[in-house]
Amino acid sequence: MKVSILIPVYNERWTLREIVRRVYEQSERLHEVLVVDDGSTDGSRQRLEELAARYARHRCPLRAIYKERNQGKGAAVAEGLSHVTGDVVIIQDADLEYNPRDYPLLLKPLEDGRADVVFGSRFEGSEKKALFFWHMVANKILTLLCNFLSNLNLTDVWVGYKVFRLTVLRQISLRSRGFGFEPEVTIKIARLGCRIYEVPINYEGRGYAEGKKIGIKDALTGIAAMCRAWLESRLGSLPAEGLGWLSHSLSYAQALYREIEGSLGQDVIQIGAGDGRLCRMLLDRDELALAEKNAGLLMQLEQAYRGWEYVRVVSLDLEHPSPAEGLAGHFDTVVCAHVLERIRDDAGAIRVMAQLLKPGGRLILALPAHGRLFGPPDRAFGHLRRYDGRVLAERIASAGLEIETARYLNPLGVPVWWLNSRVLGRSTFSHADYSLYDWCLRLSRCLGRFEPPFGLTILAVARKP
Ligand SMILES: Nc1nc2c(ncn2[C@@H]2O[C@H](COP(=O)(O)OP(=O)(O)O)[C@@H](O)[C@H]2O)c(=O)[nH]1
Ligand SMILES: [Mg+2]
Repeated sequence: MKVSILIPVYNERWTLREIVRRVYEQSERLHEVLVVDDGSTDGSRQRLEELAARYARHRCPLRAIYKERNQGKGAAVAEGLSHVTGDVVIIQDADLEYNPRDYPLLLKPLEDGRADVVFGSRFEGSEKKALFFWHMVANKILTLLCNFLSNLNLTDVWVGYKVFRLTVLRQISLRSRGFGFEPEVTIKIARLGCRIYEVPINYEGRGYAEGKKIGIKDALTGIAAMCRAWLESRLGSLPAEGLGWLSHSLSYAQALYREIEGSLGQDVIQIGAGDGRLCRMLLDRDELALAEKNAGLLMQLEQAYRGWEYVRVVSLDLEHPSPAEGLAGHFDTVVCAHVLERIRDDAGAIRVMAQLLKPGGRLILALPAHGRLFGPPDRAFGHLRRYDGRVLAERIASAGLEIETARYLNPLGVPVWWLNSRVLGRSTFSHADYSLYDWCLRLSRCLGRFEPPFGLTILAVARKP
C-alpha cells in the first residue's frame, strides 16, 4: 500500500522543520510527502524550499507546492490531492499537535482491508492533555450536527488526522476552502457508503499564543459547509467515471443477485469484481475467485479477503489476458456484470470468459440494454454501447456458448433513462437520480410475473456445451 502524506501549511515557520523531521522518522512506510504552502507570509515558504532541497533525493521525496494566495486549509488540501500518487493519503497538520508516531495506528484498519477511511479521535484515547472548555463544547455540538447529517457516530469530526483511500476521494468533489473541509468530506464520504473507522490518537493541543488559528468564524463557516455538503450529497452530480452503476446502488446489486442466484454453481468467478458490492453476495459458494484489472481495486479486494480460505483474488484484464494462470476450465459459473459494455473487443472478451468455464458451466452477463437508449449518460459511464438481445445472442454464439435465457431488469427505468439520455441529454448523476432508478426497480418488481420485453439491464445466461 503506497502511503502519501499531505501537509497543508499556513504560517507554520516555527514548526515546519520539526514536523517534516517527525514525518521522515516514519519514512520506511511512506511513498511520498507533499507539502502545500497556502500562501504563507511568515517565511514558511523559504523554510519549505530548504526542506524540499534537503529531501529531494530521499527514497520518499518531499514535493512542495506553493500557492500564491492564502485560501484556507480545504483549498490547500484539494490542491495537494490533485498531485497525490499513492493508494492512501494521510492529512498531516503542520503544527505539532498530531504526531506521525500514530501512523501505524491510523493505517492498521486500511492495511487489514477493513476500512476505506480512518479518522483519528482526540477524545477516545487514554492519555490526553486538558484543553479549552469552550472548544470542547463547540466541537461536541458541531460533531453532533455532522453526525446527524451524515448518519454516523463519530466522536471527532474536526480532527486533523484523516486518512483516505484515493479511490474514495476520487469519487467526490470538495468545495470548502477553509475548515469546512472537515465536515464536508465527512458527509460526502458517508453518502458513498464507505467503511469509516475511528482510532484513538495522541493530541498535543496548542494555544493561540502558539499559533492556533481556528476560531468562532470557522465554526460558523463549518455549519454552512455542512448544510451545503448535505444538500449537495443528495442533489449534486456524482462523477460517473470509475465503478459505475453497481457501486452506487446497493438495491441494484441485490436485485441482480436475486435474478442470477438460481443460475449460480459452486465454483464461481466474478470478472470485474470492482468495489466488491456484488461479490459479497457470492460468498456462500464452495470456491470464489474475484478478478479485477484495476490495480487499486485489486489491492482493496486482496486486503478484504486476506485469510479467506476459499476466496482468491486474481488480476485479469479481459482485453489483454495473460495465459490463464490455472484458471482455464476451472469454474462452473462466470459472473460478469457491467464490464463488457466498456470493452472494445467484447466478442473476444466473451471467448476469454468461455475458456474459464468447465463444460456445462454457465456464463452470466449483465449489460445495459437497448442500443436506442444510448446517449450522454452512457458516455459519462464509459460505455461504448448498449446491447440489443439479438446482437448479444450473436456475440455469445460466436464464442461457442448456447444462450439459455435472456431477461430484462427494471422496465420502469427505461422511460426515465430515455428522458435523461435522449431528451434532456444529461450526462451527470446525483444520489437523487440513483434513488429514482432504485424506485423504478422496486416498482418494476411489483409487476411480478409479467415481464415486459424491455428493461434498463439485459441479463443473459449462456451455457458451455
Ligand atoms: N488556519 C489555517 N490553517 C491552514 C490554512 N491553510 C493551511 N492550513 C493548515 O491547516 C492545518 C490546521 O490548522 P490549525 O490552525 O492548526 O487548525 P486547528 O489545529 O484545527 O486549530 C495547519 O497545518 C495549517 O498550517 C489556512 O488558511 N488557515
Ligand atoms: Mg492544529
